Amino acid sequence: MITLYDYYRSSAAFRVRIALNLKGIEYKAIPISLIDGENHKESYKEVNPQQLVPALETEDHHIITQSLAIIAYLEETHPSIAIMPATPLLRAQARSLAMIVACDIHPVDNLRVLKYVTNTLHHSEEEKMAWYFHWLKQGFDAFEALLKRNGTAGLCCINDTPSLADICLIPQVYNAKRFDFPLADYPEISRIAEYCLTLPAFEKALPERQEY
Ligand SMILES: N[C@@H](CCC(=O)N[C@@H](CS)C(=O)NCC(=O)O)C(=O)O
Repeated sequence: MITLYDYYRSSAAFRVRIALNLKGIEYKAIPISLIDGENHKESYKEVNPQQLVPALETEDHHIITQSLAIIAYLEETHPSIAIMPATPLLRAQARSLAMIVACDIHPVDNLRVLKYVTNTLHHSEEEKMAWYFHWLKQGFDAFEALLKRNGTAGLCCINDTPSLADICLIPQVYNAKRFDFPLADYPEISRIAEYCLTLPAFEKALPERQEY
């Protein structure tokens, strides 16, 4: 069986949980507590030298790191329920949206970066949150604008079927809400997030639904 090195609050792991659920793939979760620093233990460094979650161990015991690489692997090995749209243009648009979150928002708003801002650079909690909100706003402004310009959104970012774009967006929206980031300026993002969470694959992947 596939094993997911997981942490309930990790938004990158949340992406992989959604993808596994959408494809109906059974998996075993091994929790790695980021709060207790389990990701820095020698045993986990052997799993992921980056000391980040998620990591996925395949059925034949290969380990894949990086959520987007894991999701691409799942898409190639379990293609029957596709999470990439049908045409090259729509696939490119799904990736553009997904990468706003995965490459441009998340890396600068990640736990280790926020810890560095406060613990090493000695900025206050307030300054840390200003940093978090600044990068999130830049990303969500562009995400919302692209959704409007592309005109592809239906119930989801691309038509009515969940794709990589929704898989990356919904955990980031969850995180934004957790930190009380105001979402009033993002009606499309909010509408899509609300719809996706009515789908069992997304709902089952929520942090509060993880039972380890
Ligand atoms: N680009 C990586 C990011 C992984 C990542 O940053 N994971 C976070 C949780 S969302 C983590 O493990 N953080 C640990 C830390 O910051 O110390 C991916 O997409 O898998």
